[in-house]
Amino acid sequence: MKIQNPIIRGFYPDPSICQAEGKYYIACSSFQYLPGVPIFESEDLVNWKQVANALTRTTQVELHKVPSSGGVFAPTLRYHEGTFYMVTNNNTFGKNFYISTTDIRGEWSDPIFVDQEGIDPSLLFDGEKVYFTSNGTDEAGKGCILQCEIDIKTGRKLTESIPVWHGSGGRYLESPHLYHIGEWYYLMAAEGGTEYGHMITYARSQSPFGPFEEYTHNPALTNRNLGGNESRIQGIGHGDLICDRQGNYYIVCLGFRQSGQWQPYHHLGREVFLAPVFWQQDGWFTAGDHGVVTEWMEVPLNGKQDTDVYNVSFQASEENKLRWSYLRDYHKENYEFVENGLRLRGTGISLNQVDSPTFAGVRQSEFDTHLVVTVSGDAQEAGVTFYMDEDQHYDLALIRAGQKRKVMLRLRTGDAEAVVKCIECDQDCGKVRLEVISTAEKYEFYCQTDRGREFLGSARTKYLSSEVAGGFTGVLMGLYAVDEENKWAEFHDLNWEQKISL
Ligand code: 6LW
Repeated sequence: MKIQNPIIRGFYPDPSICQAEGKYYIACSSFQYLPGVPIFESEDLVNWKQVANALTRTTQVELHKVPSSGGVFAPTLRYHEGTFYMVTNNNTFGKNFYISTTDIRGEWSDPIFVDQEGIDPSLLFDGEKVYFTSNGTDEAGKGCILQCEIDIKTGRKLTESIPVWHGSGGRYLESPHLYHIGEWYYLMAAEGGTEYGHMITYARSQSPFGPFEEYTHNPALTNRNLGGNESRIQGIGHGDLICDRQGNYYIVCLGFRQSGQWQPYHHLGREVFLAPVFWQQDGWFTAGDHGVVTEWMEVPLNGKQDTDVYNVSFQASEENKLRWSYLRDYHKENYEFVENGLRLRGTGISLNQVDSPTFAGVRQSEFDTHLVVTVSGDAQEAGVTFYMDEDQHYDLALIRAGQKRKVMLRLRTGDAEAVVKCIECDQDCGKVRLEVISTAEKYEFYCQTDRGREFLGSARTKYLSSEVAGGFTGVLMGLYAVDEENKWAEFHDLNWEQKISL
């Protein structure tokens, strides 16, 4: 069948995949957001639904005032003898740890730390042994893949951490996964950095600690040589291998959709792509369509890809509940989901701070979207924000100024912040409908007061992109409130339609 990539859309980077009891699971990075490490489930590798978040408590992960794109980096998800393991790195504190559960939808354990440097930790359960693999540096300070054996009950190292591979020569060697397939140990990694030069490379050995022999046709997968006229899918890298029930292999990897052929910007974050793997007679493999990942990919799967797009509302569905994200160690008492609504209690913390403003966000997963929501209440400022980080966000909000109310459009792009327009409401305007229409290039902002629908302005998407903002995240649509006196705002009738284009 032909599938459409990405298979998980919006800011869900660094995918790792495992199989358990006939189902597949993917975990992704979450950085400064809580709940952290979203987990998706699928029966067929094509249709994915979020079913959990692995990190739900501050006793599992310290996120207090972590910088944007700090916090929780690339996880690896594995299943062994009835237990799921999720191993990751809190990059702000330089610590590798894992948590576990027997019920993927339930609570996960507190963390067990492993004393090995580097990021992107991975686990291989191999007979009685458990190998712990991450990136790191060798004695000469050169980037390498580090590996040790651990006791999975305690996290204690049973061997030294040993450099096992130095990659194929690309910068930022990371994302290692060790697999035992047949008589070989395969070590797959990413190189080139998580931007336009990203790629997947690999090597193999007959022993888990090497010596590893490099695949001579590396990279196995990359879109780095495709121009925007050939593919707007760029940054393909950081992947994990999976074998389906028929014995066919695939790589799930990250990539991103740039916003136009001559617009080398992406603001939706890094997303999850699926590519087939082809084994050769000699035990090496190739991947994708001659080493590249395309939007439409032929894969040896049978089924039907659901093209329903996830629309965001306040409806009390399980998926809606799981999709909302909050900044850092957020204050739960300031959030109240009510019937078809959300109440937010403002604090003195604004969206410009590296802190936990009152903010409930959902990832933007398509370029073309249409959002409406009504806002009311007493908070000084309450509205909707398209938020990349504290330095780049577009805010459409209801403002209280004495007895008067205004609707304000404010843009913050790096060092420049401007209120583009303020519309004064009628005296008794208690409830305002906010509306945002987005395309790949721009957001347009409207409001509806007693006087009718009014246009406040537009703003280009590229200023919210990773190329401008830096970092590893993507845009979230957030509902937020600011009020030094801790007054409440109310949001109702949210409907955010997201339409698949590219
Ligand atoms: C992650 C690294 C990477 O740890 O980006 O694309 C880093 N690859 O492997 C942050 O997501």
